[in-house]
Amino acid sequence: MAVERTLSIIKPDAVAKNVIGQIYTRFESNGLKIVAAKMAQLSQAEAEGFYAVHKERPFFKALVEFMISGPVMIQALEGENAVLKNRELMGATNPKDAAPGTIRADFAESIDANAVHGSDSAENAAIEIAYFFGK
Ligand code: RTP
Ligand code: MG
Repeated sequence: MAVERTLSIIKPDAVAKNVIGQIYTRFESNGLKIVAAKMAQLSQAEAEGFYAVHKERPFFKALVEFMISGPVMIQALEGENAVLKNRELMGATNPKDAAPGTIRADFAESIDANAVHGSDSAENAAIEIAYFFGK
């Protein structure tokens, strides 16, 4: 199994809830190493650029508004099968559907305020890591 990297964002709701450390512990205790990290207040342009694939979707405006509503914690995670591993730890997009013990089941309120982002493929992970951390 190849070591890969993925991009994770702890969204404004989870930062406001003061659970960055609890989420980091889940990454670390499941074999994901934090290899880059920064806290940021995203601008509207940064959030729109990051979620550009969703710009025709009905939820795009609300998603951008939410992502700029407060600081986020952005990290690159490294480990075996990191993209899928992180998605498993996150749980389903809608916390109502997220399996017990996942980050979204335990910390998210709604499909909009759903605690974390994680890249959905190795290809997108490379693009998203470069978007926030450069090469
Ligand atoms: P993310 O990109 O944030 O990791 O989440 P995801 O892959 O599980 O979900 P995605 O389909 O990429 O959607 C991105 C974010 O948009 C919000 N969303 N709202 N109201 C809705 O139907 C709806 N669908 C998606 C969610 O906050 C989701 O995380
Ligand atoms: Mg996604």
